[in-house]
Amino acid sequence: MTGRQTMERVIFGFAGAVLAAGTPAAVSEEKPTLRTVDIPIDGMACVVCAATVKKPVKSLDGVSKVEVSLEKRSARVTYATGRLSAERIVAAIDGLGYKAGTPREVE
Ligand SMILES: [Cu+2]
Repeated sequence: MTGRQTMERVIFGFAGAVLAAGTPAAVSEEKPTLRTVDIPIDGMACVVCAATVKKPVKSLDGVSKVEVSLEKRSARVTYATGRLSAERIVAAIDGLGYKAGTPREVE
């Protein structure tokens, strides 16, 4: 290897290290904001209903957490606002044959 090639490799390696070091910051800037909502659901009568609602909602792109409460007749859903909207979650629940109400934001 010539001296020039060695120098190029050192410079390239340095630039690569800077790029790599910059990547996590860039990713965290683009990290989507998470939002949690309670969505009332009519029509859930048993634990099977709750599970029937939970699984497809959990599989929606952007959803990170789903808790379905049979007692409260509601679902608490945490999702990335850049990838999903509460309206789409409501539509998904309605599409399962239940009736989703107005989402209410949770602190
Ligand atoms: Cu049921």
